[in-house]
Amino acid sequence: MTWLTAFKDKNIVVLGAGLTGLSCLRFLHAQGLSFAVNDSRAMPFVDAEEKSQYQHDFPNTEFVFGQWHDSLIASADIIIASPGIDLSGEGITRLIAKHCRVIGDIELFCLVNNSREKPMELLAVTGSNGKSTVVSLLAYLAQMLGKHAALAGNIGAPILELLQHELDDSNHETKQVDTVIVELSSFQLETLTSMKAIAASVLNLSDDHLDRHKTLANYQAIKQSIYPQAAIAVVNREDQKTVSLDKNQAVISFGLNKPEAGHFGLAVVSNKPMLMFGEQGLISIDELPLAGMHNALNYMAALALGYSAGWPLATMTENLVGFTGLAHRCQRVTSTDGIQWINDSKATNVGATLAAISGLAPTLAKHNQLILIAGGDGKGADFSALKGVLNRDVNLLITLGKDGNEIAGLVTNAIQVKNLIDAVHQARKVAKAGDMVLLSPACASIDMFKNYMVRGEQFIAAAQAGEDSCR
Ligand code: UMA
Ligand code: ADP
Repeated sequence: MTWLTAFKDKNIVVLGAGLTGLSCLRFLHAQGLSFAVNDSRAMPFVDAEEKSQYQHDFPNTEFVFGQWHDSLIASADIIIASPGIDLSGEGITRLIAKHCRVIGDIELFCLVNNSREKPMELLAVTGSNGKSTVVSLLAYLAQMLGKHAALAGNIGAPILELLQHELDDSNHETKQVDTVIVELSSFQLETLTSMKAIAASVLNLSDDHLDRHKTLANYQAIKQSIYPQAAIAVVNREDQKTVSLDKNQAVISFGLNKPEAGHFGLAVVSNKPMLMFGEQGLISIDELPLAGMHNALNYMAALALGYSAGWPLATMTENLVGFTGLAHRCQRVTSTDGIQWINDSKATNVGATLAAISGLAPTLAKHNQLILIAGGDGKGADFSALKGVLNRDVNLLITLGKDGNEIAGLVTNAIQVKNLIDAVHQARKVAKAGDMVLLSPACASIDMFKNYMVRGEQFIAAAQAGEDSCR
């Protein structure tokens, strides 16, 4: 039975009309399937024009906006839920019929892909931090190797669009994608069971999204569900939380210690710390553009995933230097005042901020200060893991946002401010040439900004505005 047979003549309800939901509508419609759409926001579209465009593109489709529609949900045989919808938290679970199948867009993609004569190969990445960096690096390496690879998933590219592009390109004008590098969030993993990846990795695990997943153990179990859906587990051997529970699964590990044969690690060769594959020195980490030990781990994870797919290690290694990283991740801001302004707005959890401080503090001369701007919406995280580095490495802590107060409580001398402009202003009062001002909030931005990009842009603009405009 192909996937389509299982979907024909079924009551399909798409929950959520954001990026994911809309990609589902386009795909289902192209397959000739009918469905209803329910979104609890009154106006999920940008404007009325976009809304009427969708109503025009998907005629005879029931759109229900503004609330969850109990009977619509209860009548569903198949629900395709967007990742941002917390089915239990929203009280939807109790409405769902016993026979109803609840899936996400990635699961739908996998059902379709598995039934193809030649399925696209998948490399899957999850973890609390580094996902976007690793998948983007992998995509860059794939491009350098001349592969027809595509990035999809939580990175911001709904995976069903890949199938849609094929349908739209019926003349086969573009080369078919053969490898999909997929970034998976814990939300997406909750509705995924049919993936057959070549290799998958839980890069690391620290408190995140606990407002939805409640406990770290539950969050870890969701992340770990990626491994049974992959032939090879790529794990951080120094972090048990990332290790596959299946003792029989093929494993390639990475870590900051010396590796055994067939695994990735670090070792000092001729006084230089090098990325290693077993006994083989690959490249000195001083030559790599992304600094910090967390990025050394990211490089190794990407190499291990590529290696799992049979990509040549020597060519991958040669090309590592060409990838210069993503914006808002420990990104240096150009300025003329001699202060090192670092935008790490994407640090939306404690683990990322720990990595930023631990990676950047050792790069400062003894007499230079590290000023940290942190705070926002902590998503239920426990901030106490930051206490050690805040007291050891940070000379001045400036906090803001919903949970800024809690972070400020970890040290004795924090300054609390109302907004990011004030935070930059306070930092500038104290910072001298050579000092570092790091925005690494350990929190989501949603309490004060549209998203982390807007927060990062505001920090850059304020940092670049110069002393005069801040007075
Ligand atoms: N909605 C409701 N009720 C709710 C929650 C949401 O009706 O209680 C509706 C919203 O009104 C909206 C739609 O659902 O119309 C939004 O769905 P969504 O929140 O799942 O967002 P999408 O636009 O579909 O984007 C999602 C991911 N968003 C989330 O997981 C929150 C995007 O990750 C991802 O890039 C995209 O699918 C493509 O795969 C973003 C993210 O913040 C970047 N991810 C989190 C993270 O990285 O930490 C997990
Ligand atoms: P994700 O997609 O998982 O959110 P990103 O690559 O976007 O990951 O990076 C998010 C934040 O995490 C940034 O602040 C970045 O500096 C930090 N980071 C990147 N890689 C790691 C890692 N391996 N461990 C801890 N923090 C990391």
